[in-house]
Amino acid sequence: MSCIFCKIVNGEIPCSKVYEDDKVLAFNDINPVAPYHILVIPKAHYESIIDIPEKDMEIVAHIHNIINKIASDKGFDKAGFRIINNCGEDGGQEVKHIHYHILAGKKLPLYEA
Ligand code: D5M
Repeated sequence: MSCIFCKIVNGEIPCSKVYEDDKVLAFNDINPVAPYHILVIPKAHYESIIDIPEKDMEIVAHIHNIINKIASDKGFDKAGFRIINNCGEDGGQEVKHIHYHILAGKKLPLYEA
């Protein structure tokens, strides 16, 4: 099993943990681009949003609930934040285990399309 995020889930690779439950893990991005840069992942391996079957889609709602909780706990819920999910080659996805970036803590620049 070569997936780096599965290795983080299994404890083979350390992370700076922000939140964990039985289905989800959140940790600080190793290359932060904002004062808060947190990744939220399902513990189960899915390559991207395209690979999550309809029957498992509740994990996405759960992830969004956890993002809200993290935003409140860290105190950037009122100021605002950005959620990014890069999907596939054209989307710029480097790690092939679905993850949601949370960026917060500063006024973020508009992104390019
Ligand atoms: O983003 C993949 C992100 O994953 C990128 O911002 C770096 C981050 N990353 C990679 N390895 C680690 C480890 N070991 N800990 C924390 N963060 C990590 P993508 O959307 O795939 O381009």
